[in-house]
Amino acid sequence: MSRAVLLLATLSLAACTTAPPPTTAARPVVTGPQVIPAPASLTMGAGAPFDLARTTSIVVDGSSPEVTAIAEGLGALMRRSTGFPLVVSTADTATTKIQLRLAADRTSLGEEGYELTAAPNSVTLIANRPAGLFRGVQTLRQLLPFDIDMQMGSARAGWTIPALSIVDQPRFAWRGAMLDVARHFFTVREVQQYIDLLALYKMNVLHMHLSDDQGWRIVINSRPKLATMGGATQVGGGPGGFYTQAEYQAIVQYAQQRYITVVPEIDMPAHTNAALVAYPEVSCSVRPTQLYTETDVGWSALCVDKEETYALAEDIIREISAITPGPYFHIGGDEVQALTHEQYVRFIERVQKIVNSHGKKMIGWEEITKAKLDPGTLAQQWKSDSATAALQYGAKLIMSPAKRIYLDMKYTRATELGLSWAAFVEVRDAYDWDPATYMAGVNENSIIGLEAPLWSETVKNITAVQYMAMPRLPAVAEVGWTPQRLRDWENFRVRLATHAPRWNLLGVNYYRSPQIPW
Ligand code: TNX
Repeated sequence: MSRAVLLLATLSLAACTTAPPPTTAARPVVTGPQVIPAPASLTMGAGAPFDLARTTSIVVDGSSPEVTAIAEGLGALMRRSTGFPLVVSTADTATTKIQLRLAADRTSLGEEGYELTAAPNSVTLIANRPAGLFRGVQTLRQLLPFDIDMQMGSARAGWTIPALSIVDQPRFAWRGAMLDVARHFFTVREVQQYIDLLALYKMNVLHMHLSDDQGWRIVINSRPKLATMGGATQVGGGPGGFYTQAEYQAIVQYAQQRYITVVPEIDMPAHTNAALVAYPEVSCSVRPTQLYTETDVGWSALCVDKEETYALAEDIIREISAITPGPYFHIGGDEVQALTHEQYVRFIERVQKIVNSHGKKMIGWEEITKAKLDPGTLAQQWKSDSATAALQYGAKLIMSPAKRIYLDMKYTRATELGLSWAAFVEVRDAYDWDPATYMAGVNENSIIGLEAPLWSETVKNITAVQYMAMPRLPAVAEVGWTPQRLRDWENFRVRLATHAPRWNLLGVNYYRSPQIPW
């Protein structure tokens, strides 16, 4: 199709799309707490609500600096909006208190579970591990009136939490989001703002897609040209950018303070044009490589029969592993068109060894299942059922079905941003599915969890990132956290609507989906 015909086709499609009819139905009501993701168990109490007051203190036992830091984080959030002093104290003398406590005997709560009890004079938050306390704090935050998230003082008179008792823990260990900082570059602060959203919805993995044909985004000290030459542009020809190792570590640390693991991805052996520009010796071609600012995929490749390629991979994997506390390194491995099956398999198996030699477990997109995988390796399902081949090696799956949770897919035909090669993904599509029954041959135990990728070919700034992520991200968070038997679309969409005022206060852009009773 010529450009002109394409344009016409697009225009006439746009003309045919009609706005949804105005709804006259009464706004549905969900009474009780509007927490997302919905807790595994919640019982309303009969007594009076807890009333956060000027005299409330946040009580910790002082034995764990980590717990004190979580308490201080909660204090800082609530002081800003309430104007109350809300001191963190080891003295249990105030008339009303919020108590944060680790309980060594509550092993059943696991790494991220917590118990929260709200009574007239106290809120008690108990967990087995600090991460559980942090997740519980997010519940507490959502139980309070939404203007607890106000960046300035609020005039509200009453800050109450209904009497209730929650025992909660996640369904899946891995609840992730991927941000593509290669096609368009995002600053440290912008990535941290994205991390704030993940934290609010109890997600625990940020996968950073740090390299692609259009840009290399992290300094490798032993290979400086990767960033300086390979990072010089982005899709559409903008200035691009890269993180110094200190900046990357600032992202990692910010995530860590929110109990979020950063997974770095360096995409190989395809999606490597930016690296080939910087180090032509890892290319099979004798012609010099040019920077690339368009959006085709699959055409570039490292020369996998050259030793120089493995020396480069070693330098990259060693340096990034050394500044990444999390146990995983993602090697990409997707969409390889320029190599034979044998070349691809040989490359993946050799890189898997390099990753392991630096103390990390390998992750790759589902194509890596063509190779022999270690049991600790993870394969990330995205388009087909080829990922299931990982199971024969005892390797688990991360579920990222593009038709359901690719956050770069348009919501509808009318969405200006985004792509549509997999599907249009409305909020309900992102919510109304079960990872354990999505694919034949896959069950709950084959899956470590799920992850929502946000590719950035069309997503040029953080406001656009937010528009594509919100409100699908909270939907994905609930798919990953809440037991399947408690998930219900009608209930979710009503709860979701109540979160919009919070996003407004946080300055977060979002798509006003007609599926949600805003
Ligand atoms: C496919 S998903 C890709 C990316 C693109 C994305 C756009 C995957 C492993 N590869 O290179 O950015 O589609 O939706």
